[in-house]
Amino acid sequence: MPFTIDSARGIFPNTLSADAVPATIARFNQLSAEDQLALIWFAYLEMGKTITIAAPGAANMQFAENTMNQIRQMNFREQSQVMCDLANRVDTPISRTYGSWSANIKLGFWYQLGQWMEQGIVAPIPKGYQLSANAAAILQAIRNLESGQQITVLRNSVVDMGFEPSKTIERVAEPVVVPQEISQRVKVAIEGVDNPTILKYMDNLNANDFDALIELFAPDGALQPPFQKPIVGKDAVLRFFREECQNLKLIPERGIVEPAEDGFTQIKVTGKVQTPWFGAGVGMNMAWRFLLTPENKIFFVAIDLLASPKELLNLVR
Ligand code: ECH
Ligand code: GLY
Ligand code: GLY
Ligand code: GLY
Repeated sequence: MPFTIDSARGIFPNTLSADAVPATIARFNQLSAEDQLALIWFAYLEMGKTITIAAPGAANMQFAENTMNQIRQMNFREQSQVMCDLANRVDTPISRTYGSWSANIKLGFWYQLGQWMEQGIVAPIPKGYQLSANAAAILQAIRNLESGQQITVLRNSVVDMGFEPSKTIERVAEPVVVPQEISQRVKVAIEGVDNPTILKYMDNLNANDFDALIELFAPDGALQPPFQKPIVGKDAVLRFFREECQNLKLIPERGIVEPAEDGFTQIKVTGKVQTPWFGAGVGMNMAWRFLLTPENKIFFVAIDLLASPKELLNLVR
């Protein structure tokens, strides 16, 4: 075997990913829980002026409902404590429940809390709350990011909250939607790429057809989401698709295909991705770095959030 997952991660090393995102999260994690919550509140309010977030689907919210109702019954002091415990990742029953949820359920939970904070049902950020100097500087750094990077910072900070015990417990995710009807599907076209595995990858993911999508992978194949470690093996990758990848819109634009060692092929594609939370309102600038086996199966694919729109044109090796 010429390639390992680890060596595959280094293909197209000139790809500039948005390092500002993990750098901002690292600074954010140094703040007190109060500052973290207030900072997100201010960032969320400001972003809401230019981009619209879609309400979470009912299928999404049913899993958070018990916890939401529990919080609704509490007084402001108790509600603030729950939110601080989530931010501090304290081991409490609610933090554990939260830790078992998929990213979309976590986001739906905070979406609802945010509405309740506005309506005075849940403890608001105190009027005139003064961010610490560090928090104010991080908020300014977030303002300076492009919108795709801003929503990634928000998403990742929410995903990191709560408590996950070291031994894995049962995970809770929204139900899998049925794949889009074949007749409704629109096929992508990618300038410079006609490899059928790549085209089918994009088309099957866009159609939520995860059973067809996973067949494009080699048995020991891996997928590396933005700012994460690779997810290895077909079972784990399929679970990830079903739990975290519904209703995405991939809009690949161009790419490059090159032979690699021992009959493998490396392919880089750039383009936009939309999340169902923001639709066409936010186009994230993305790259896919594929390594295909001689049988044209996906041995590895990394998905990167790019540093800038200029990177969309960077297809050099
Ligand atoms: C309030 C104050 C108190 C604290 C908190 C609050 C609420 C915050 C809220 C935040 C909501 C944020 C949201 C963010 C959504 C971001 C979504 C993103 C999605 C990116 C997806 C990508 C997919 C890429 C992939 C591709 C593949 O080919 C393979 C699969 C995969 C204000 C109350 C917390 C409510 C909704 C960034 C890039 C292309 C890897 C998935
Ligand atoms: N080139 C970015 C990464 O390795 O994730
Ligand atoms: N409203 C976006 C979602 O539920 O995924
Ligand atoms: N940001 C990568 C994902 O949606 O999992």
